[in-house]
Amino acid sequence: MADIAAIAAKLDEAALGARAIPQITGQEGELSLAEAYDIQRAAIDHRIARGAALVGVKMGFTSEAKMVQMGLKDQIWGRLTSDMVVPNGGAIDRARFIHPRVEPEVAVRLKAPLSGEVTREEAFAAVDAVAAALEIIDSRYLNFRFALGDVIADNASSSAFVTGPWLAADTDISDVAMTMRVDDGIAETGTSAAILGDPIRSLVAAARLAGSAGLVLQPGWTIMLGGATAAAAIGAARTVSLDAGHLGRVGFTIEGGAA
Ligand code: 0L1
Ligand code: MG
Repeated sequence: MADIAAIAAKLDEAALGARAIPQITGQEGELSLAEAYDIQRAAIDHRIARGAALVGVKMGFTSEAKMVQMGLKDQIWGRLTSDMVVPNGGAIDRARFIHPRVEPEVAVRLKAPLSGEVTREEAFAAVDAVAAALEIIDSRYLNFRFALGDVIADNASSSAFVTGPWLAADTDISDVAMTMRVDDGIAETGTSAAILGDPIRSLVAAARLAGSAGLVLQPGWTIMLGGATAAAAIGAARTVSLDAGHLGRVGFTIEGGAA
């Protein structure tokens, strides 16, 4: 039986101090899915106790390629907190991160609660606005090495996120071409259709998976629906931008050096 509180405290400290730790599984036995999500919640509770608020959820492993790579049949999810929000065009401090990577995504903002088994239509009806987005993932484990239980416990690697201009809920998000640049080079190109074939499916999955942990997606929350391409390492880069066609542009700059 995993020591939920001790592992959560270790992960919280690693995130806070931007210091990588060895993966939990193997070292302290295996983690069941239930234990891993309990650790995630307990680690996020530390942040909430420091004053952060829950502002949404992120979906992970939403591409066929990543699911096959991890031998998974379902997506994973993590919690978004107010201290993870980066304004569009804003700066992040490189010292806050261990080995950050960035992914081009689509996000939705909700106007109604959503939970449990919902249809596509019910999911659509709860959407207030849609946006192109960038997620910064930064595994708290050494060398980004983890098993499934580790990454779930580590809030699905989520570290920060940026949303572009919010657009009307009926804006088409099903197959949007995306070009992500890191500094002057094109790092990744892809389409939002890579997110479970259609990103709205990821919102249906978010309601189901968060609901099974007793969490109702709330009006005003941002749901990051998943990566449209592989993640790109930020390294010593200074700028990241995403051109998402009719969804517009989103980006951020990076200040300072690694911790
Ligand atoms: O957002 C994602 O799909 C990433 C999930 C966590 C796995 C990773 O760190 O690559
Ligand atoms: Mg992601």
